[in-house]
Amino acid sequence: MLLVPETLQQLKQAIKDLNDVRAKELTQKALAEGISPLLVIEQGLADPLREIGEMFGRGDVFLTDLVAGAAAMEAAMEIVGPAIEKSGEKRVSKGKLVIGTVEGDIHDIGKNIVSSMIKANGFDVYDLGKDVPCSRFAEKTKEVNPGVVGASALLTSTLPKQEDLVKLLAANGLREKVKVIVGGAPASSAWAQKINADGYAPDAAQAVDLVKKLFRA
Ligand code: B1M
Repeated sequence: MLLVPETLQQLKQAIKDLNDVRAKELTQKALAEGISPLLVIEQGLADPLREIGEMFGRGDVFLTDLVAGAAAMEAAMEIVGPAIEKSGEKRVSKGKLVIGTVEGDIHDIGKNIVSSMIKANGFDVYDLGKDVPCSRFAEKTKEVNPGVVGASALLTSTLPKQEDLVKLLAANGLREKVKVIVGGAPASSAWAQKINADGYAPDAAQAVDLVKKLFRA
């Protein structure tokens, strides 16, 4: 079994305790110890936040706990986000990507991580934020002519917006010019295939691989 560094264990606990101050301190400490920003995010921050989400799903904790857990992760991301972006070497742009969380959905923590990682890997990222109407994705696609458009959705009720986006891009004659990728907890490879997207990634590292692959294609 892989040993999780003690600072990451403490960081996990700080998120579960909904303690944003401690989460920030321990994130700083983990980075100073040389733990990779991605490991800090995935194991130290995202895993415990998902655990809080599971408890919320079972009715074991309240929405206020979900909000406080997200706030603790966001506080820590203020430190680790820039560290990710700094880790990308200075470079010539490898291509453009437009990304956002679909309309009706305000979950943006995962999308922000994906966005930072793709930026750190040498792409120009146009991040439209959260609760983004499909029409806004289409407008930005027309404006900057990206190689890839990425849509994140975390709710089963907003997942269909990813399909709407593929259809809207096609209706505007943009679908031939741009690849579409999807992600977020309720999405899957099967879903991406069903809606005629070009790919799905379950996490930020795989999103980077997917984007690189699509730009080579
Ligand atoms: Co909400 N929430 N939430 N929430 N929330 C979920 C999604 C839920 C599964 C929790 C649960 O009940 N178990 C549930 C959805 C159930 C469903 O639809 N089946 C839920 C619900 C119900 C809700 C509300 C409706 C609650 C309410 O108000 N009653 C409400 C919805 C508001 C809205 O959007 N309209 C709500 C609100 C919130 C908060 C505001 C409190 C907060 C979000 C804060 C924020 O994002 N700024 C929140 C949180 C934190 C969660 C959970 C606990 C964690 C999400 C997260 O940040 N994970 C979540 C439970 C869960 O996901 N298991 C939950 C960490 C993040 C790093 O992972 O987002 O998965 P993730 O991103 C990953 C991958 O998915 C992937 O890479 C990322 C990095 O590895 N990825 C992509 C993501 N996007 C990608 C795009 C790509 C490629 C990969 O290409 C484009």
